[in-house]
Amino acid sequence: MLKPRITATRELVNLDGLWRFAVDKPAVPQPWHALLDGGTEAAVPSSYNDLFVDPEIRDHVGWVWYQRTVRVPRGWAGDRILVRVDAATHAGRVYAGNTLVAEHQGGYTPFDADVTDLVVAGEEFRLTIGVSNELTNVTIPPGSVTVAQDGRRSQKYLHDFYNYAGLARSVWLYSVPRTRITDITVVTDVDGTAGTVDYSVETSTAAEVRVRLRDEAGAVVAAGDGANGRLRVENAVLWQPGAAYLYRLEAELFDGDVLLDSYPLDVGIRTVEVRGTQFLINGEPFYFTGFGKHEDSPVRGKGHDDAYLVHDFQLLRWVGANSFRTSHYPYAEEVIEFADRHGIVVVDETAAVGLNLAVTGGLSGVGTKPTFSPETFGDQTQAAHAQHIRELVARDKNHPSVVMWCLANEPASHEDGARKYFEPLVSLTRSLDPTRPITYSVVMFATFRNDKIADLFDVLSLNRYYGWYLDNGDLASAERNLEKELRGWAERFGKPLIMAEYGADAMPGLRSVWDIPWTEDYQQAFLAMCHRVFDRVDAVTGEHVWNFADFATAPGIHRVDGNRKGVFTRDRKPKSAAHDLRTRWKLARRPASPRSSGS
Ligand code: BDP
Repeated sequence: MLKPRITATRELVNLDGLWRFAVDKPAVPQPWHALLDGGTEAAVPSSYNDLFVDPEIRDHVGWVWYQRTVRVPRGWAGDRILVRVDAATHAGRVYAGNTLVAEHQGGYTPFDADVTDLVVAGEEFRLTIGVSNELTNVTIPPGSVTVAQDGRRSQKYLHDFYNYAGLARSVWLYSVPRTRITDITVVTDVDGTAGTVDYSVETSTAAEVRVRLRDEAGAVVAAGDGANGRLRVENAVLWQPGAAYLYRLEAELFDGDVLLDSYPLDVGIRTVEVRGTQFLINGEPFYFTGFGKHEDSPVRGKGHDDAYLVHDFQLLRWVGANSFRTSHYPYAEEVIEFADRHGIVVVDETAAVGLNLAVTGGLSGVGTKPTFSPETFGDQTQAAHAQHIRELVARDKNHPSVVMWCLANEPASHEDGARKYFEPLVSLTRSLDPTRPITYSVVMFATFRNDKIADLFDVLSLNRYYGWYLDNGDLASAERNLEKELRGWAERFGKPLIMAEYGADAMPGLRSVWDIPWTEDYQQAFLAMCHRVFDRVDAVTGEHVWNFADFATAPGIHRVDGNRKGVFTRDRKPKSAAHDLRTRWKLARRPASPRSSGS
């Protein structure tokens, strides 16, 4: 799926700003038929929840409405005109005037509404977007709505981060030519000192395709004719972690000498491969340092913000992180593009978090119902999950920073039914993208003995909390148990292990000379303990601390104003642990250098 861009043949209008806003009321059944009144306005992009002080808006379950007037540029007559919604969390409906023009399920991937036949170049139209935050057993992520005795509806879900909703990413109006490029796929490889770029250009109607590849100085280094082909770049500069280099593929569509469409795509030439217990980028062993993150900030919730984007990447570099996981949903495409340009490696995760009813049983790991069954998560959930994977791969397949797909966070991979559920999703992902390894984040209830799906994946990403949820306050036992478990996974599967989550909550300023959970000192001692273990187990090929920053959660007795496992506070101040990580990752540089394979 191509991101809307301004080119010689395409134009783009950004629709961010203040939109009229209202929560859905049963008494007003068709709010898109008229101008929303009430005087409430909401910022786009932003989650709507924390913008207002009214708990009826924050805790509303169901549809909300955003509306604004849009003027179509007068030069667009004859083009196709589309509205692109970068994200409507978790379901969206787009109306041009009174007409429904698009519906979409899934809160973190973009979708288009074609409004060509409903609008006129030079004139205005009323654009209304409905957004629903409801999660059910057939949505990704899943959840359920409960109705209290007094009729209040509330949303339950199986993950801790707050269920922010709304138009958290940009909305665009854009034009494309009638005969146009509809998609581009590139796959890169390395051949000695040369790089190769296999390209495939899809078009709306058959027409002549020409492509050129330019280096960063703008010089043409390769060119080709036809919708598919291979470009060869002698002495290619590779895209490397920490040293990004992007070529630009210019695809053009011609009718004789008449240019019909043109679209530029940034291309990083690099390879990714799993060999034994190593993860190789450009043939070199790569050790992941970094975090599981969240899109989360005060007031905006999950709203994309370029200032936080720049600052977060500054902090990643400061602390010596070379990578992050998009826990627990695909992030804004601007984030992935930034990673492409700045050489940060990304593990790209779907929004499938909470496919696990075992968590309802607390630490026992036994839920009241099986997770995978027709009544709980069955064929329809799996179909929604498959659609998510299709949309994620369609959006992110050309990004060099994305080195691996993570299909789910902490599914009940130890339960019967997990294999039947996941096997087709693994095959689907491999057929959509045969080039990238795949992984899933393994919940603590799934051990190397009882897990039912680990052999299907290339890399095993372990979420482990020895010293926090287990062995709390007893780091000596935690150290023994963590090492025993890592060695068990390494010996049974012989695959690379990434510690995808390990972390301890810490309240900034709370200090102790003893191992007292919730202190900054304990968070430091906890991380040091984990690092000693990782350095003893060769199959560990990466460490992603949980979490980059403190983040908002659903209310609950286990949380003090949010999840405090951040190494940075929610407003991005370092806790003491940040300095320790910086010493390990940046100043000492020990794990960042390649290590030998074997378990
Ligand atoms: C893990 C989840 C993560 C939570 C974390 C925690 O994957 O989303 O935030 O636990 O409890 O199980 O801090």
